[in-house]
Amino acid sequence: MDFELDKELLFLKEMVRDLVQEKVVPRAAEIDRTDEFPWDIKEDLAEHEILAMPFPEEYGGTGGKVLPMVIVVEEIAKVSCSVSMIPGAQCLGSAAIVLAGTKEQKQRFLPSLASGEKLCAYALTEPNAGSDVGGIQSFAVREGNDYVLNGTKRFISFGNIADILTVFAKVIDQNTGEKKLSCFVVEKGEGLVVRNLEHKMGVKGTPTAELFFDNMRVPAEDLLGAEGDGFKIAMQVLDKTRAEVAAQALGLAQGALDVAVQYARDRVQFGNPIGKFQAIQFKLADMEMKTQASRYLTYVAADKYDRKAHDRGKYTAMAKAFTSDTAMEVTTEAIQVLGGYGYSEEYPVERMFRDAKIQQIYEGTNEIQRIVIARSLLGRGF
Ligand code: COS
Repeated sequence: MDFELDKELLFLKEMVRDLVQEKVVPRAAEIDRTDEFPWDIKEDLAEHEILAMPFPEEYGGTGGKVLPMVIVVEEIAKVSCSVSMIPGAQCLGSAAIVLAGTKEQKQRFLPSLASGEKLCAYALTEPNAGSDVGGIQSFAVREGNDYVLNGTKRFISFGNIADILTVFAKVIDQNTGEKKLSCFVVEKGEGLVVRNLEHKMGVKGTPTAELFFDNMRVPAEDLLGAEGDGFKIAMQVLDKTRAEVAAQALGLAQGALDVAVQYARDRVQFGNPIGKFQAIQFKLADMEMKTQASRYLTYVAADKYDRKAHDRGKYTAMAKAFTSDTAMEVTTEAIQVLGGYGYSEEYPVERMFRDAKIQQIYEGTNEIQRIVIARSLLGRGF
């Protein structure tokens, strides 16, 4: 398909570019340095309805399509991957409600997320269950009209600042002992303890929390789908949101390439701008080829998702893996083009390099993406 963006998407891209220039460019390095969540920028994103993008119009959103979201996330990530994670996390945290919630559940939870009044987070990962979702140990037991939830979640982006979480835990049947992985909407409150915040290599200013559920009572009406639907809901969420991780990585690659090109024009060595040397030209050409290929794959994956194509999960996995591998390569090469300056905080490429690494890890490591892709070729049983 042709990826000349239509007028509406181009308008959106320009609106975001202007917003980013005004609000994010002056803050990007500082957010990295202070490692503080930029509440003011979160307000700007809400005001410009960027936080409303993951939601259908009937719940206060702007439509919930993935392709426009990808365009926006890419544009922000060119300057600050950390800021691009604000709409990213809002989408990831709420996706289970959007995909599996009843009308009543959506009505209760989505409007305050769409307005940006509340933030949400996706609580899947545990200390002993990362790639292996089936290994989740958090559990819930039905008591009257509630479930009582216990367990520990780790590496939860925005877990400490989220008002609403989608939490995965195994419901234990008191009679049979059977365990069914299930998904709950959990509102911050008694029984939820933030135990620890990670000190990370990159994406500074995006808090990553360890959460402890200590006999937390969750109303039975806040179960999403049926008991036992948790695994499928988790996978369906990731099929969607991996397109946004691809967009973050794409923004990082493009941002680093832009800096490298400018530097190659300006930096003079041996009496010439270094862009005159083929050693530099070949690097820039490879960076451009890989970034453009990533862009097409990411847009195709997002469009397939929006059209509900049967192979959308494979495409979002391919986009996520390919684009994050590209971001790692391109940011590494950008540092090489800039030499000593690239390694210095004076230029943003060292930050982009640190921010790129997590793209190969979260929302499923790139090894997991390759399993998803290979299984789509080989069929079930592999
Ligand atoms: N959509 C809907 N259903 C899916 C699905 C998808 N994308 N992928 C798998 N399923 C279903 C399967 O059809 C199967 O259903 P039945 O039990 O009814 O047959 C069930 O889920 C189990 O699937 P499978 O056997 O493939 O599960 P595995 O344990 O082998 O796990 C992987 C598959 C590894 C792909 C999965 O665990 C995964 O994606 N892990 C990574 C998790 C992750 O990304 N973590 C990062 C943290 S989130 S920020």
